[in-house]
Amino acid sequence: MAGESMIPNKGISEEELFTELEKRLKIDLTFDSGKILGSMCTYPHPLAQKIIQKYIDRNLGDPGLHRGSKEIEEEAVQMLGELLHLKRAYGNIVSGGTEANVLAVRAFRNVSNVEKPELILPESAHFSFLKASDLLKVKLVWADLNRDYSVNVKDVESKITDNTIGIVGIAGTTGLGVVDDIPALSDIAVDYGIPLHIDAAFGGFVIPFAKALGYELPDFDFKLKGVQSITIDPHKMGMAPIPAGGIVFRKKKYMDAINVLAPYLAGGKIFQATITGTRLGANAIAVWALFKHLGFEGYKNVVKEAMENALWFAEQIKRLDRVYLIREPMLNIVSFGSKRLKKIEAELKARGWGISAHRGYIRIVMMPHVKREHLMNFLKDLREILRRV
Ligand code: 0PR
Repeated sequence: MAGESMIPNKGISEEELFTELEKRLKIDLTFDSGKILGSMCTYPHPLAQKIIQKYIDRNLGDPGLHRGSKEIEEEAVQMLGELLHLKRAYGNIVSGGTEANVLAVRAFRNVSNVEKPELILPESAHFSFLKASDLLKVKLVWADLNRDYSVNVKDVESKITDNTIGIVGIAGTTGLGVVDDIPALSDIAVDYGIPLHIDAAFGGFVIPFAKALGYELPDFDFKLKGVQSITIDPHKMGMAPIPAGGIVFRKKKYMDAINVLAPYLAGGKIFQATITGTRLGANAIAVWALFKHLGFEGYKNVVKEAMENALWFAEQIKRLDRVYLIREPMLNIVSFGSKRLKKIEAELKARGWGISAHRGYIRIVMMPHVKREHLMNFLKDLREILRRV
């Protein structure tokens, strides 16, 4: 009501509160509804939920107070490194892929001695690099894509100048799940002495397991000499609760280049490389716990189902008229287009489907909560809609 204060003078009971919240939040789509097909998030693993509840007070912004949590974060980063073929990893569990990408660009800029820094990145790069560019005053130089939507490596090479502070390759593009030819990008990076950053925010928790399952995918990680940093997000296919991103550097010098001295904290003097100061320790603990609990095999099984769903769904799309596959899936993302995309999208949304449509296609992400039956329900609706558009 107009004029009425939103903050009650006398607080309401928990019961009343939850009644109201349940009512208000009914309009949210939930992962267990089977309707969210366009998100890169998922319902966090039950173990992670327990961890969050138990260790919700831990703050990695003041690690002197929470030394155990800091050790666990460091081990979580080591495990990310191990997954990415790096023996000694430097980095942090951060707030997501955006912060991880910003930190990588910041590190590359700070280690360079360039006055007008430029970053070369694929046209398919995530919009987080726009934020990095704006914050850090680094000019983005966009590289063309090939017909298969991977970055054109020749075009990348042709755009290198004395101002280039780094190159970005993507292992699992946001729209199509494409893995760039990272071995070729790495060769260029080594030849020109320019650091290569890999945005594996999505693919980092997919590719190592998909490779172990026998899927043929290019190398994308620290096995390749030119790769100096990798974004890999536990809160996407790692099933950790949001916010949990990962940034991993090959060398200490990159961390040194972004560390800021925090001299007065309750737990003592430390360096912080992250953008956030106060930050959730529980999420880093959850990342650690999930690695230990699920093991390589556990994650492999999750990826197995996701990849099988992707290949199956792509075949179903190919059988339909009026829609077409944008490209064969490389990872567990399938995108399809249509001349009548706007109408199809509106009709799907009206039927409650949580899908994402951009750049002329609808993207379906086979996250762990996406089951075959949900896809079948979706296809049933899609077929009906296609008959009418
Ligand atoms: N890099 C890549 C390749 C990404 O796909 C994303 C996010 C990021 C970086 C940034 O990560 P954060 O969002 O963690 O900062 N990709 C998803 C997207 O834009 C994010 C997302 C997640 C979107 C859940 C919708 C959603 O429901 O599609």
